[in-house]
Amino acid sequence: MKLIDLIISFAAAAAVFCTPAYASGPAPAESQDPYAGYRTSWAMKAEQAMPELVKTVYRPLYLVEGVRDSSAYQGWRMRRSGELSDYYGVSLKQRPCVTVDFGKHITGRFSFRVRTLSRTQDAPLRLKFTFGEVPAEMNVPFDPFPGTLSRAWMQDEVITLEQIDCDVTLPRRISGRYMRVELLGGSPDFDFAMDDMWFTAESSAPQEAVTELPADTPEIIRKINDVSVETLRECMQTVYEDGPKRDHRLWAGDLYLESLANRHSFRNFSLTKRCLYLFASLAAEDGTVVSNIFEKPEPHPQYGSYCLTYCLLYNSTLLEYLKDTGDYETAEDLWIVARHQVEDALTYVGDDYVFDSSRRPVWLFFDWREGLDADAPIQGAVIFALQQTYELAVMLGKESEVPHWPRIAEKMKKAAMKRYYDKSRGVFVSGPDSQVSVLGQTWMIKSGVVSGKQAQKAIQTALADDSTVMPGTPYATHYLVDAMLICGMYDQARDYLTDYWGGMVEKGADTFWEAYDPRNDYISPYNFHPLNSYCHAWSCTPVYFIHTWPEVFLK
Ligand code: RAM
Repeated sequence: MKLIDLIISFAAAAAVFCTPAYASGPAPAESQDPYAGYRTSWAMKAEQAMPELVKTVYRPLYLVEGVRDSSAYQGWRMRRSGELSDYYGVSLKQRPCVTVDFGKHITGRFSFRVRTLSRTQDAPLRLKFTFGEVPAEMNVPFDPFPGTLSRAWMQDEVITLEQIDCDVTLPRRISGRYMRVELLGGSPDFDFAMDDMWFTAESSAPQEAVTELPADTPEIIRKINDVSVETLRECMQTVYEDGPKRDHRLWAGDLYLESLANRHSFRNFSLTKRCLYLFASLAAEDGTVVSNIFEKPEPHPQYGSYCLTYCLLYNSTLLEYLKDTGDYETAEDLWIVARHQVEDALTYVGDDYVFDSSRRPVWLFFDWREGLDADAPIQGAVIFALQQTYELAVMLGKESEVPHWPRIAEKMKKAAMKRYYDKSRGVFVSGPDSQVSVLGQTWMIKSGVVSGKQAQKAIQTALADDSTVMPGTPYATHYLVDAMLICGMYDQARDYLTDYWGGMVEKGADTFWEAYDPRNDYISPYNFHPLNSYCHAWSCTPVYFIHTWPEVFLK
């Protein structure tokens, strides 16, 4: 390194640590939008990468009814109760309510046709359709609604038909496997029957995924792989959505995991590129990436949704995208954004090289598990981001812009050991109560704070203790399996993946769920399990693990 670089490096490092601590409120906006000159072109590039949706028509397979069963997932299962031929053409007054099973999870537009059986339509018809991803959602009453998110996420739709004998498509996009139709209002003076019902499924994933597995792949691994791929397919719309039932939007943390799974399945890298440009074009004026974006009517961010952990994962997504595609043009375009995310994160780091979340309000999302302390996980996550973004800088020949980062990462690693490592137990603790959590270990391992036997011991110690805060979602579990693989716990990683995601398969999942705790089928971040998403992006990563580590999962 030249002397001048050294001077710049020390000056830059000093600048980082001289940033004052803010009592509260967001980071002061820079006097000028750092991306002002780029946003329009980034938005255009996102638009140019808009994918075509592949459309496929599905019809229901048969009639079903809900059966209470305490041994079934969430206490309900579906039993086949009849054929469509028992329903089509039969007066709706005689069969005012049926439930059908489409046999698979579908995301798309639902259409139907009701026809006149006798006499003349002399009044509107009113029908109610209810869609669900899992049996309990079809059988647990929605009202009075206990959920903490909008009641309108529930997929029950009432429609009044002024005219029948024509095709009708519900305005709302639907996601689910089951559907109930109820007659709410007819007329004594004419008769009518359901004539046809169909879903036009939509996804930007190509029909065929590239996920060949050898013939002797264990059956459960094959199933887990297939369910992962279906989960991703359903979430791949005109962006990578988090959940096609709920929240219908692009989240940066979900994007990272979806893009990894995409590498080993659909290889639709242009969708990843679109999402990276969308996030860049819609970044906050202080330069931070927003945590989530809506597409309609025009792409726009959820304002005030700053989530630092997701900002940092934007950088990892960009790095992985570059490795997958060799698209240096995009990576160079977006380097300024990546660099800014790290610079922002470093404003929380004190002279002691410890991340201090009391500097100003910040959302540090790692999991929906209640009570999780984020101190140790965020220390690891920032170190990881520093390393990943430096790797990106090296690939782009930009390391002279950030020569001080490796040194900061090393100092932060030492600080992590000093502050969070309990030597006597061989485990990381976090927060004022010295909480032991699985995520406290995984992020320290992912960032290389500990490795090898020391890392294994940390995970084993955490998992052996009943009071440990366990992951509550497949999102957090992803990072556990990831950490196990990084530190060489191959058998445990295989067993964990097989038990956890295989547990969902055994409980009937045809797509993977947003929240899953093998010990509590009713877990819900929103106080109402039917409101959970049962086809959730961040749960689709087994396909990534299986194909990245064939020697572990395919033996
Ligand atoms: C929920 C969604 C989404 C996730 C955020 C943090 O709203 O499940 O996938 O990224 O939380």
